[in-house]
Amino acid sequence: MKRVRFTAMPVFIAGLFIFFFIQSTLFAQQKYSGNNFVSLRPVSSEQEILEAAAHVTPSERQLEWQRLETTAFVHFGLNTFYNQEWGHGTEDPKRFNPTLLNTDQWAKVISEAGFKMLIMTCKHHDGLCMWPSKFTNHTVASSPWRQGKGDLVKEISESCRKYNLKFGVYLSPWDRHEPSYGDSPVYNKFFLNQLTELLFNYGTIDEVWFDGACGEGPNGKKQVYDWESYYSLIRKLQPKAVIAVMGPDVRWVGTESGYGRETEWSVVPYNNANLEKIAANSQQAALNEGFTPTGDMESPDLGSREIIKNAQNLIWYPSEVDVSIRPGWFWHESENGRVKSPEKLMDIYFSSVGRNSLLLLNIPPDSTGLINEADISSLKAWKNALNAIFKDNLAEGATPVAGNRDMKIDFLSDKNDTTCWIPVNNEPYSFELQLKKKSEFSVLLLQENISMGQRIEHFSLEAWTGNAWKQVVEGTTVGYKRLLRFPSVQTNKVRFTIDKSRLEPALAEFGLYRQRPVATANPSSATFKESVEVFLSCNEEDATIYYTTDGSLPGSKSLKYNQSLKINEATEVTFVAIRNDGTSGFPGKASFHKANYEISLVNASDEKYNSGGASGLVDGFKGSIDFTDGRWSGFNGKDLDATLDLGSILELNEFGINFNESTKSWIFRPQHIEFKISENGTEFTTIFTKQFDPPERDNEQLLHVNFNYSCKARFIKVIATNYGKLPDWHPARGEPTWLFADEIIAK
Ligand code: FUL
Repeated sequence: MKRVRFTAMPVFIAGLFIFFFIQSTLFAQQKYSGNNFVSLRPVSSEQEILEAAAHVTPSERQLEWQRLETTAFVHFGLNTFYNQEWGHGTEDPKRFNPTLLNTDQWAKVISEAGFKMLIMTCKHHDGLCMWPSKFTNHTVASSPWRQGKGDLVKEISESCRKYNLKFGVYLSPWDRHEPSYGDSPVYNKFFLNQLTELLFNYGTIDEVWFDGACGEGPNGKKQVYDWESYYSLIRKLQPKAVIAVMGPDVRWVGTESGYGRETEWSVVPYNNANLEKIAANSQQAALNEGFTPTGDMESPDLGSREIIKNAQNLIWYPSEVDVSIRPGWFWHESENGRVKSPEKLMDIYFSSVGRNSLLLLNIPPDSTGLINEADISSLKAWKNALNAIFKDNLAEGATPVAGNRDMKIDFLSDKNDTTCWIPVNNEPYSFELQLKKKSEFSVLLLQENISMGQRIEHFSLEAWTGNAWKQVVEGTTVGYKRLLRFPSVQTNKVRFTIDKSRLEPALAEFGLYRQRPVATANPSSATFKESVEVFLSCNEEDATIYYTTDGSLPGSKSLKYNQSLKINEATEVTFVAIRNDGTSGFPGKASFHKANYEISLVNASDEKYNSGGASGLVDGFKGSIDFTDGRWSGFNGKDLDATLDLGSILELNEFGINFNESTKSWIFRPQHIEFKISENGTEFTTIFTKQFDPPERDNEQLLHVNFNYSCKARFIKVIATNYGKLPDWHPARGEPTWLFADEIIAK
């Protein structure tokens, strides 16, 4: 499924992956030595390949980067002032004027939220440099900000040092302003000059983020980037910096949703046609200089046994999950109410850091030059919740009682990812722990000592119930860190087993933690005809559920949940679980809609935008301007073709339908709509048609179509034809458009 997204489709930065083909004996030479690149002889057996894979390790800079766990992106530039996501290169720098800009505020907010690095968009696709580059006039020096004397890269790099944050730079290779773009050698020189300024003048740079996005299209400018010289310049001037994601050190996870793969391998196949260069260089140099980013990062499996068995070479190439705290990468006033909730951020954390990836969360300052309060409060609540969860490791102080009794158990809770338990002498890859006391937990934390490689392929955790073992959770890869959540378990004894590993595992950390109490509604949404019974439950015994039905936030003074709720009209239930010690979970919401019709669709709406099924189109709830509000039915490249059956012939006189238009997110108005009616379901009469004019660029609005027509009918057919392809002015021209419809009205 193609996602609606605010900016570049992933395809633009999907091009990252390559395959080296080289016949050499390097593997034999470096067996067991540990390296982030290994070349496999073509004759290597599957077993040898596995062993080799288990010995591929991160480079020093990769290891240091991985340990940061969470880093922050800051998208700020002309787009912030033009209220757009992709500039055209023609924007006037005079519009760049953040009157309250204070980079200390950015760094403070970001470091207090636990991030360890800040990556600044020094130049986005529009080409405006946030520093006074000597190689173009298209810089902050041409803006009124600080009377043209400002240097934002200097200010933010100094703030980062003040707040103990590492500093990274984003420099867009795609430049829509620079006239030399497309004249490859000339632009490459220009780009290297800009890169040199950034790498030379602002102290230590810890990450260089090269974006693969390019919306030039088939008839646009064709620039051949000289990646090799970019990389070698970085290695020369900032040898500690990792190069992401169009680079050799860090790979893009393949989505901008915030969710990494459950099975995430940091060791993946690597190929390159540049045989001579590799042969002439050491393996390290091969990575520095022979790397050409191309390939598929979106594949669900990048490193399983199946995949690596055909590999010629393997590299350590860990994944980074980039996602914005808002729908867009840049700040837009209209999105102040759409900042991701602390709960969503938590989910993202568990699905990125907790899945062997690093989280790169974008926090875009507003046009005054400050991070907005809405973002700050979400970050704070998320950070507090994280601290609360990971405060006490309930496995600390446990004693091994079976399996590996002599294991160095303290290693597993010493928060040191290099001290580890490695089973020796054919010991089982399993241990049983007597906890200090009976404990309740709902999170498992695992870490491998990745400086020895990534090895674990499958594991499980069991709890002793008093007379038997009961499986609590199982998983596949661990890597740097794996976090799993499960319904709360109470026990004093656990058993952990690694039943599949590429080589003996090197387990560095083992933790058991307690989530904040989580309340859930069952069903969590429904469209009903007469009434629906709703059950609220909590994953913990010593917590109480409170709820409201008026949209207000529930607390311990709200209605207490004792028995199921019988709902017979459209209702939104908001609920929260509060532990007896006062610890509160995140509030949850469940919506129940009354449906008056039967409805069928010729083309099913997209899985992600289906408002709970076809009946969402007639559920009484209207979609808002926020197309992600769960109420819209989205059709990617397809038409809406709906038939309503009212059950009997009724007198009708009012009809209507609403559309969401968010062109930046590829959501367009239909070309044409048509309403038809019928008494028998076979012969239809057209009662209304409407042709739409093409939309203006950057539209974000609701389109309402209402008309009166007095008739008798049982069946109503509504057809809205999809706009078709994104027009030429759109950054992703030619891609299929989305049609978002909600609430068909017939009364
Ligand atoms: C994409 C860009 O096109 C977006 O604007 C944003 O910078 C994101 C991080 O990468 O490819």
